Amino acid sequence: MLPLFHVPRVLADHDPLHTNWVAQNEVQGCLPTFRQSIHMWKTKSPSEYGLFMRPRSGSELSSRPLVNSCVDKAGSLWRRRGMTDTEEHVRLDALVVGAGFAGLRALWSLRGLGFATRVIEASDQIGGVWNFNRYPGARCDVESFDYSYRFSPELEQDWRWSERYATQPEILRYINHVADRFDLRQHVDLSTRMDEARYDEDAGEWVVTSEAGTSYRATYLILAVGQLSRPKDTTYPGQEEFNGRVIYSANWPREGVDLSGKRVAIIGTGSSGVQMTPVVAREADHLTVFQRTANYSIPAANAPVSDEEDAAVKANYRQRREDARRSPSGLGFIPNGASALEVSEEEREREYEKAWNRLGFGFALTYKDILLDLDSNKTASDFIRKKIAGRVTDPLLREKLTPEGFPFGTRRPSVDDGFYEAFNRSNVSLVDLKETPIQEFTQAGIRTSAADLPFDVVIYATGFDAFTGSLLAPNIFGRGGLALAKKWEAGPVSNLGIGVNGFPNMFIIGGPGSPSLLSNVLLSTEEQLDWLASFLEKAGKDDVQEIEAEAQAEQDWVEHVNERAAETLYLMTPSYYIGAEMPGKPRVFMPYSGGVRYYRRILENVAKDGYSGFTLRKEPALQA
Ligand code: NA7
Repeated sequence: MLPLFHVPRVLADHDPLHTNWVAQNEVQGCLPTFRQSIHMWKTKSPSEYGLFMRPRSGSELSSRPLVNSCVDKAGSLWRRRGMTDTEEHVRLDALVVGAGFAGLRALWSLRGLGFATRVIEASDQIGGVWNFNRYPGARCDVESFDYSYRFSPELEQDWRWSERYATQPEILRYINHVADRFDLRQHVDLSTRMDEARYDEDAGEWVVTSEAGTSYRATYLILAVGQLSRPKDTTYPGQEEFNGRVIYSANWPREGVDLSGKRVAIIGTGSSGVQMTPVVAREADHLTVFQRTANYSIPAANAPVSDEEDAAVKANYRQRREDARRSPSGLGFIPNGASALEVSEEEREREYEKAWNRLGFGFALTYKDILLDLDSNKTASDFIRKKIAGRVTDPLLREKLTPEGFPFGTRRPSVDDGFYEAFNRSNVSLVDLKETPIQEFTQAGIRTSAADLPFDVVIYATGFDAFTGSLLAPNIFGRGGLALAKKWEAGPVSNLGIGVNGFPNMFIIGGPGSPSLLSNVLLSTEEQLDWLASFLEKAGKDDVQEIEAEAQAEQDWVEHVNERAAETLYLMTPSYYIGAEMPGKPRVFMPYSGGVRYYRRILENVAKDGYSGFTLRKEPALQA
């Protein structure tokens, strides 16, 4: 944690040619004397002159206090607008919110540019979703070799994944290793939840306060708060009367939960419920799974990573990363370019069989139009339904577990490790909530419309307020006090999913309007961050003080996102992709479905075009 500075008084030489001020810090004892250049801009009257410091070199950064006032050679006191000499805060170039994969990568990039950067994280540990989702069976549904940072070839070579699909503990170990290896921890303030972020239009800075009472001033605010990090707080009537234990999968107790010999309920059959089911089934006395919608699930085809496979990937890792960057999904393979309808049935079955046994989530890319064309999709959906039939022995259960009524992939499919087979066990049962909904909790368990079921532990795996939940939870106020929640009343709007008009110098990573959950989210996050880092570096060189997404560009991007979504089958199905997971949430297509490769090209073109769609100002605009 940086010390909170009492504002130092500086003596300044005005260089009239360059409007630079060379300041001599008078604070002795706590900091070395330093020199740095200060850019000033004229506001309304001399008493409202503001100071903005942009350091000459990275070495000055870590101990750089905010200059709120200075005395020029003639002895006049200049004060930073709106500031007193005693105000305390941490002064930064960039404040990153969230210490998950994206936030730590943002820190690494910005620190590399010499930006004074801090990350604030609500938890007392880093890791983001991998810190919270510690439920049994939690693992990534993207292969470990691809769901890992690509910024360091040395890290890539040194880290040894043990399984094709890494478990949550292994991923958390990896993130911690990265934090230690690149010395990131010292820049992270843990147990610091952002309460409010407010744009100070006069200074062109974000003022961020945390629930812990810390206050920051930062030129740039980078929101890396995740897409699925605000769990739904599902409750049923009478829950407080229940004598057993209630646990949310997204907030799994760190000390673990002993489920052996217990009667356990899992509510929800998204990825979390699907991953947990076989593991809990092995441990619990009896497991009852409450399913509202049967979804498609594909076997993970998980396996230990052999030394040969590890060596083969590492020998060619750079190429694999490039292939992933050039693929639509960001997964480490180039998908088939053919339509499912232009090949013979035999060939299609052969290809599906191969993909089924190897690709996990990538099964959706066996043919290029599975998510675009209903007839193509039907061939994949039918194949999966046939596979489910082969995995569940009881005909009634089979019927209940088989997805119907929506095309495969239009809800995020799960990747499982024995989900269907778990229902062949005598200690596992299924409650179909469409037939027999939950009415209430009782002291002993759960009452459905058909029966009273006794439980010791009830686990909610009911998902998240996806995409916008974690962005709208804190109070974020842009220009003129406009609340982000107000701006996004009818759904999230942004330019490129990154910048929001009215919220200058604020950037969203992995948010709505970007490929995020329709891609290998880590890869698309790194793409965004590389682009943003270059953008901010250039802004620094050009003395740009304020970057703001243009209203027209924002409108154009939203239209583009919607047009691309309309080409797909996603809009046919109520899912969290379109905000259907929360009652009352605007039904808007959230992610960008144009693919990672295309998205990257757009970003590159925007950069080539001088960052078109963003207004770059050398002084903060008091009125936009
Ligand atoms: P998901 O995928 O959003 O799944 C949530 C599940 O919970 C889903 O089956 C829901 O049924 C069900 N649900 C939600 N609310 C209720 C209530 N009130 N009662 C019963 N069942 C309910 O979240 P996960 O945590 O499983 O996975 C999140 C992501 O992690 C996943 O997409 C991957 O990206 C990794 P529904 O389908 O809405 O009928």
